[in-house]
Amino acid sequence: TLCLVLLGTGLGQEGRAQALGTPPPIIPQPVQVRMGGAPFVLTSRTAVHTGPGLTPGAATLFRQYVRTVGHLALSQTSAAGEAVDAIYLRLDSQAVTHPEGYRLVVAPHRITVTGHDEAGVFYGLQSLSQLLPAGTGGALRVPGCVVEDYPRFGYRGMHLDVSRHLFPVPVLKKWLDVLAFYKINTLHWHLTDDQGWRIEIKQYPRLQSVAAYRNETLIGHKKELPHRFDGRRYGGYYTQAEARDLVRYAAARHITVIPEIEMPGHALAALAAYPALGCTGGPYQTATFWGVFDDVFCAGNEATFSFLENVLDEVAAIFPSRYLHIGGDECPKVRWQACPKCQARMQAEHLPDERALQSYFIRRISQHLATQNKQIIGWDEIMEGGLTPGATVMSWTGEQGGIEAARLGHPAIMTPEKYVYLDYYQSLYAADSLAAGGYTPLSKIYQYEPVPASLTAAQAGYVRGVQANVWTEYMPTVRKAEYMIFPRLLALAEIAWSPKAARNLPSFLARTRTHDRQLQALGVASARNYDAITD
Ligand code: TNX
Repeated sequence: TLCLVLLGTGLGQEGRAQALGTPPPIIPQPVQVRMGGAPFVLTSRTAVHTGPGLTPGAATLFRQYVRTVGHLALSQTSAAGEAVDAIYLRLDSQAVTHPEGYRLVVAPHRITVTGHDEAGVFYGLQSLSQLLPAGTGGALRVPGCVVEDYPRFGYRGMHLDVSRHLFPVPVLKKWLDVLAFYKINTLHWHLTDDQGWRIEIKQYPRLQSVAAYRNETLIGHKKELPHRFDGRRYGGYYTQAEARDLVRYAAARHITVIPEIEMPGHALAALAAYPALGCTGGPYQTATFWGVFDDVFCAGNEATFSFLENVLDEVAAIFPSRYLHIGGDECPKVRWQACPKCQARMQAEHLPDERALQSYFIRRISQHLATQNKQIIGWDEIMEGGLTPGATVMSWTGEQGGIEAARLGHPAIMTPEKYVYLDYYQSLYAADSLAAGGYTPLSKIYQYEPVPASLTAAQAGYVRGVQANVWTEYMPTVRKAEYMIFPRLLALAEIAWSPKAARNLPSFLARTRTHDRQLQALGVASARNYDAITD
């Protein structure tokens, strides 16, 4: 049975408890927390022991966290007699049965983190980190407790669009730190779109010199941001070395980076660089405003497939993830309808319509990636015209794509825009900063249930998890992106990790409030007025 006890005292006393330096509760809410016993106090003589079978990474990152956020350097040495108190990290897949699960025991002179696997130990240390008062400069007192914990879903994601706006690598690393702090284990990195190609591909230098840049203008779009109206060149890209470095940084924090290369739609930037890959031959230019564009990769042209296969080969070599995201959303069919080569392909392959041609397109790419042991994820439109064998469906237009995928025995990741889009407004204030539209306040994200009620238990097993999507049309700066992402990402973290039965909105909102200081200590500028902006 689940015994769910909120950390800390009653809500009425919370303000006073905070003032006394009581640490804030854990987000996402653990499966089970039992409070009791005297606290453990971290001092410069506290050592961290890494047990057999574990790499030193988790302990190193914990030390770093304590140094930067708690202003304390923990003892480097584990020599007998030197350390007064110690934190023991242990691997025990028998004692802790769930993958990524852990048990955290805080006793007066000893803290033990037992993980089912390395990820479990890492997550135990994240919970321990959250139990420390952040940035107060006070005593690092951890209340006596026993925490037993493991995730509800194996896929807990945040998507980040770096095409519409770019963010520096150090900022991406800071965000990865925060993702890990809240036990999110996947960064879906949206690297290409109409407005810019952001990953270096060595075989195609014009992706760097042409597709990576756009001229900022207002043409045809009312909602463009004023300071971007100046026609200047905007853009850039991540080198393969930078991407590899980010992948390593993420892996050390048990985060998988899944790259997305968009096809057949949202491809204008690539077409601007290589116009022969479009049905009309161009010329094209990298999009200068937001939306959906008719010019897409030509499905009748063999050169399109060799280009994309070469690109994906380079991408697959950078990202060790089993999954590559191939996009598949919002692909208008008007060019294919008017293209003799596309029509000829449809005849030759006995494809009844352009939707079937799209399905053919995705299947070919999927088959190519299968030769490198990679599986594809696609937005739910990849179901149009027939779902490619082995494909995972990312359900964004609603829940229906995910429901159908699960019924067909395909893995599904739930990202319905009405519930988990972080580019939507979080407030109803007319004066709030410009957003894509919609309304997904903190409470709405928190109340989203990733497993649709219409699925049988067996079908529900195909729902691999849930993800919040960060489309950055209206996030031109780091400050704005952080305002949109935090604290709403904390709601996603909790629905992705915590047991369904633990869902409790007032408790979550109270705990989130106590995480302001944590976010601040992690260097994140979150929206702070969410008490007022949450309905
Ligand atoms: C739809 S969600 C898109 C993106 C936009 C987003 C804006 C999806 C797969 N495609 O290209 O950025 O809407 O909310």
